[in-house]
Amino acid sequence: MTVKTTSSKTSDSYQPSEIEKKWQREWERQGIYKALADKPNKYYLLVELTYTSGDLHIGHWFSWSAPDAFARFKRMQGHNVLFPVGGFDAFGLPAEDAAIKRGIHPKEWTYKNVENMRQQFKTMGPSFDWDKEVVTSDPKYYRWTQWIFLRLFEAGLAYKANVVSNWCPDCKTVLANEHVENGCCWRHTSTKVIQKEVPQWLFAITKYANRLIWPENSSVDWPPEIKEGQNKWIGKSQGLEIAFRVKGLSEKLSVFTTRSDTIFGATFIVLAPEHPLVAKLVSDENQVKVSKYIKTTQEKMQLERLQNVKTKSGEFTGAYAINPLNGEEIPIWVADFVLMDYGSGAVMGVPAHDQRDFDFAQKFNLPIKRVVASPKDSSRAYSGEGKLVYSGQYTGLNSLEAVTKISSDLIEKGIAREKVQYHLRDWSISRQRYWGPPIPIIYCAECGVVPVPDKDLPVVLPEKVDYTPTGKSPLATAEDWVNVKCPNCGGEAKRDTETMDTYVDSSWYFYRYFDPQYDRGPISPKTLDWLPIKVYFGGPEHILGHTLYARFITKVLQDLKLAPKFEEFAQVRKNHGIILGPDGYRMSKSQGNVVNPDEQVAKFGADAVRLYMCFIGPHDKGGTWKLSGIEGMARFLKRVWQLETQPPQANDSAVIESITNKTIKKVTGDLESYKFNTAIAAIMELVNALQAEGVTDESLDNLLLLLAPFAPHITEELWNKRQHKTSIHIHKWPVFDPQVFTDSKVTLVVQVNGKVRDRLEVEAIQASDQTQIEQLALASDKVKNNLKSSKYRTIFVPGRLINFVT
Ligand code: ANZ
Ligand code: ZN
Ligand code: ZN
Repeated sequence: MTVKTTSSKTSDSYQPSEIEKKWQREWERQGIYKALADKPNKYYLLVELTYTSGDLHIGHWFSWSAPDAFARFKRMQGHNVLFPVGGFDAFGLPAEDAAIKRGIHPKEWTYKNVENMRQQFKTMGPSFDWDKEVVTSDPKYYRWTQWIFLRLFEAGLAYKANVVSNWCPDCKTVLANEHVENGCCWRHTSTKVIQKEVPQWLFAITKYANRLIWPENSSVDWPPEIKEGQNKWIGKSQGLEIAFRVKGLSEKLSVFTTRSDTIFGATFIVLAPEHPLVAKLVSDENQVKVSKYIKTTQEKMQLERLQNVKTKSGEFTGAYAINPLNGEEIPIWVADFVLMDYGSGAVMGVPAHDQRDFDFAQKFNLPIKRVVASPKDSSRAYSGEGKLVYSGQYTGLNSLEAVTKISSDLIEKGIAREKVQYHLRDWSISRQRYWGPPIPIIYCAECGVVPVPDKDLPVVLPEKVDYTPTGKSPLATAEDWVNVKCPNCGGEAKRDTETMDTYVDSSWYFYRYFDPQYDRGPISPKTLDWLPIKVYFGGPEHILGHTLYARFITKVLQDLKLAPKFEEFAQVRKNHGIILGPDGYRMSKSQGNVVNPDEQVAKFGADAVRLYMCFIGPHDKGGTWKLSGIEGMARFLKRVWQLETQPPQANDSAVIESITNKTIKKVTGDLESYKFNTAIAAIMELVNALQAEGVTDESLDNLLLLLAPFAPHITEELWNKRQHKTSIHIHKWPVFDPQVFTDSKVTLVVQVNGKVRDRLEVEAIQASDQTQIEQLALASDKVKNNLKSSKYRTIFVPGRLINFVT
């Protein structure tokens, strides 16, 4: 008969709170999760470091539970796993703002959070090595952030310039382009970012633009959103720079175009308002209008300038350029839809074939000349390819041929040159705020810009500073700190008073984990064989920020011979999804739908929460937190506990072995492909089946081994109860045995009102799934013919019988 386990109250019922702390202490004592630098079979698994904003929320648990399960799985498969999650991204504006709001020092606030998060973390029983911890605001960490800055400086990759920058009036600091979203600040999503010319430090990421482009045949497994998103952002564009003569001026005017085939259709030229030739070109009578126009455009932001097609504005300069191919005179305008920092800051306007030019021509009544044959529609520009018309000797060629021919002719005449242009801009890294690593630069009246010598690193962030944000660097208020002797001549000098963008801190942290104490460089050279990272788990929001910067700094470190060369620093990148509140909305305090992980752990145990976080949905999608969901997990663990402590007798050990073997195959395969949720579903089926079929020692062991990565405490406890001497988490992962007959069938009897009407032959693992069996049985004609009423109840004996009773 089937064994329905009676809920007998034994003293050893499942009490997560009793076993979890005990095993956490024991694992730490035994050091079973330590990564071993001198052992082979290295396997580096990484989860993005944590921002120290306060408490851990359920999203953190979601983003770590599956990677922790994966780390455990790989460890059990015999890999020497480095899984350092103890990383805290501790500098930056959110922490600083939170501290200011609470009236405490950012340092105090941050380190309180670090301690708190570390403790919260430990309640989860994660399998990482606490020796491998980095806190980016520790001087022994940022010493090396500064050191890396200096190497970039020496290589000409860090430079100071006056640039028109994104300025958030609420953050009171410059923002990188990557952190402006729809014209607003990434943190203050309704605050419009303004344009402001600010002297600042930049990293020349554009020098690496070409190397940062993802090749089509890339060998690494990163999500297409990242590859495509970054390629689009880098925006490589191959074109021609054509020099136009200007009537009455010796200087030539260069325009950048990707459509040299349309040159016969150029009816005007537009310069960016900041273009240096504007002043020379403007005729006397246009002077006043043009200057006024330039002034108004300066207040607008780059992005707005490009997108504001409908309200296109501009002024005629009074000057004319000469088309090098047909000698036509074309008027030169100034308009702010042309950007100074793209191409050459000048455009040849071809209204028939470019929509922006079309809008402009319509507004200012400029001629529209079609030079590429197109479907007749004069209401908009035709930007496609086609046969050339009205284009002199090039008439009749198609666009692509014409681009090649016209380019080579112009190049030959010395009028044009090929140019590759990128949309990517250099990375602005100066922040006019307090809580970040100081920029290790000194200004001396005699010597100019002097880098701080390596031996004087770190330049420690002073603590007695008025850090209220005012738009000026708070560090300037620390006079004792600012005034220094010049390292070069010994004269009076001053320190740079800005701090670095937090994204600089997190662009290289994964090289530091190997040996966070190493003090002769940022990266211990003896530990480089941990690289490359096998799998890097992280947030989907880092497409243009962190992952791009990390790729850039990696390439710089490789060029400096500090890091080994690999196509990418991580072979696989997995973006995680998000957890929605019980009401199906994004969790937020104001919505009141926030799930507090500490409360859940206290109520259901860490194992149930972890299991749920792996089961709630595909890791890259996430899911909606439901009370019934977490309760279901707790119930499932109880059933596992009962199965192991009160094992039902085996009916047929061959069947049991076959079911178990099949589950091993499924769970292993799912884990290898990061399908954590379906792996758990398979384990649940196994538990159903074992409850129906009974258990053997081997099946009980295997069940625990398969469940161990997801629910580490309960499995360790039961493993221990089963008299195993060493930890389950260092035991060998069970291996699928192809010799075992896997598709063993089970025959179920199907009855209607107690009379046998049919027999179902199903796979053993299905035999205890009531829903599936019911469906199969109802599909049988013999059952249909005998089951007259749609009102019935079912009696189900897993693996044996189903009876429809009317
Ligand atoms: C003439 C032309 C004819 C163009 C045509 C396009 C279509 P991408 O692909 O993004 O590189 N352009 C050049 N410099 C510019 C600047 N500083 N600000 C705004 N626009 C600029 O775009 C290249 C095209 O963008 C160039 O090719 C130029 O317009 C415009 F039927 O030249 B084209
Ligand atoms: Zn802001
Ligand atoms: Zn000096």
